[in-house]
Amino acid sequence: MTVRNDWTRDEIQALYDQPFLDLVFEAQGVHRQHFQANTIQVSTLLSIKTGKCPEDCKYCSQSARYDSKLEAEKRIAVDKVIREALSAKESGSSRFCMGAAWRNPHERDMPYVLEMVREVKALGLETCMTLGMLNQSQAERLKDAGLDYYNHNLDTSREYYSHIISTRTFDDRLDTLDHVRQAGMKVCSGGIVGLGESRNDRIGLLHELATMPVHPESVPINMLVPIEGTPLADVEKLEVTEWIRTIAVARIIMPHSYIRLSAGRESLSDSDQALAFMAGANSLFSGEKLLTTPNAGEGKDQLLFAKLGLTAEKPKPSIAELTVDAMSA
Ligand code: SAM
Ligand code: DTB
Ligand code: SF4
Repeated sequence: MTVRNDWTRDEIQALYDQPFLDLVFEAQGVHRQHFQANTIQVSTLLSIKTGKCPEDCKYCSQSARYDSKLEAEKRIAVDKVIREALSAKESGSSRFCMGAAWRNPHERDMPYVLEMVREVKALGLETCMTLGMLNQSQAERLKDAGLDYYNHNLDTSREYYSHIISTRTFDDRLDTLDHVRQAGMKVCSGGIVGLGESRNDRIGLLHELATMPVHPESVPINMLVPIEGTPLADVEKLEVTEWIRTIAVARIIMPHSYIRLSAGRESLSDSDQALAFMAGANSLFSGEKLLTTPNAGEGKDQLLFAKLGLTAEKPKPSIAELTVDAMSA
């Protein structure tokens, strides 16, 4: 099957509107044509600068505008990041994602993040960062330092965007994604469901992603983790089946992309997660914490993988390990 970038909203809606089991069955069929069955890519997240963000994203614990009781932390030291990355690798993660609560990185932050990318990359991990908006030169320097992925979510439809965030526009998001692509990095971009949006907004989000000239290589589908003190703390919970439908539709229309069962997994039973994998999710975050909220810990995930017969995609050997191998050959 060739990759299509000309999906219409009506086609996406028709996929969504199918009976649930037909949709999940179709998604699993597409999944098996493009990926190895029963194999999940595992990433670990680390917050490298927490809280006091000037943006006003209504879902976020890190916005300085809301009283979420989060304790802010300054930039953490690079050697601490390296220790966390090593331990993530030892636990079976193949990608290490570093996130900062910035509107955009300042020039004074660039040497710090570039050094971090170089050192994490040398451990043999894939590198990913999410630092807010980037200009072209910042994207190029990150790429040159060895950054594989940049995460920058569209989060919701163009129409609903201003209901959720007023300090930047949907087009600002697209501009950064463009800079990331131009620089030659892989794109990680998806969204959040459960923000009080309609199915039509979820269709709009997926339509925007699936009509990009090149689909994002990684598509996180987060479910809102309600945060006390934020404007979305009491929003009505979305049905899990609607989250799973969103995963299934994403799998069908972006068949080569990793679809990530992202924030919100803590609230899912093992059988809900199994359904999400059936719907084509093949990536997740492991570890006790996402950026600021709890996540299924490593032990819990090991049990889940064993129960379902899943395997984690293998991390690559580090430069040091390759050097030892070459010397002993
Ligand atoms: N500041 C950067 C940005 O906004 O791109 C990077 C960090 S931000 C926390 C990364 C993504 O996490 C957001 O785009 C959103 O999709 C997701 N996220 C943040 N808070 C969330 C929450 N409470 N529930 C679910 N997803 C959330
Ligand atoms: C993404 O789409 N989800 C991750 C990652 N990209 C950076 C973040 C989820 C954050 C959940 C809320 C928190 O822990 O603060
Ligand atoms: Fe800041 Fe990102 Fe949170 Fe928005 S989602 S408030 S930009 S950390």
